[in-house]
Amino acid sequence: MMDLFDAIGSDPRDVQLAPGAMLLGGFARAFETPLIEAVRAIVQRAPFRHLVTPGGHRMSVAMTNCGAVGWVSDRTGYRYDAIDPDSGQPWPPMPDVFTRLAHEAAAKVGFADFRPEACLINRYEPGAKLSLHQDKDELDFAHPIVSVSLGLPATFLFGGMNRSDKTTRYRLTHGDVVVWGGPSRLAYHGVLPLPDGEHPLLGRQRINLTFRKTR
Ligand code: MD6
Ligand code: FE
Repeated sequence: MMDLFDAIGSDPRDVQLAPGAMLLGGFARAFETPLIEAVRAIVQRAPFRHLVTPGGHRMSVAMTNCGAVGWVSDRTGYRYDAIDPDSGQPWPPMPDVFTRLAHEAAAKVGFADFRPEACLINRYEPGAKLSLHQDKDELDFAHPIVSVSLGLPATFLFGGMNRSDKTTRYRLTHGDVVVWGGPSRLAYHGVLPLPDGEHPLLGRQRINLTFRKTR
């Protein structure tokens, strides 16, 4: 694995979204095979499910987690929990390739020593979307979030500190990584409804991994 990471330079599609927020074009592409294999193994133990928001809405994005804690939502609120509520068991451990990729991507954007303990895995099927939101269920916003896109391309919306701020659209394709911290850590963001398509490795879906330090 070391040689692959060493071979990663910058990509012509690298772009800064805002101070502290950077899109690394294709950064995860070299690891697509082990990443997809690891997702498949996790999903066997902790299948994708459609969570319900505290307001009672079923999310169109299906979710699962790996790592010491996982993000869950139900009628009582959002939280990080060490136990998968569906199985009553701990979440599957974070695979080394996940930890390594998140660490290296964060370092490249200037966040040294990022050691994620949670990875939220989102599955978008055609039509699934994620409304504008802030990621604010973590205790310490000094740590960035690292987000990896696999499969079908999506349109990512990136706004400001208020929901009503103007948003900019970015196309996220297979292997793209977004690192997101510092002054952008609490920026509003979302994903437009996923257009239908067929990805050669993943078929009719987009998988997004978001790595966080939660405590
Ligand atoms: C997604 N991502 O790309 C959803 N959050 O499917 C997120 O909600 C997200 O990409 C925080 C930081 C980066 C992200
Ligand atoms: Fe988010």
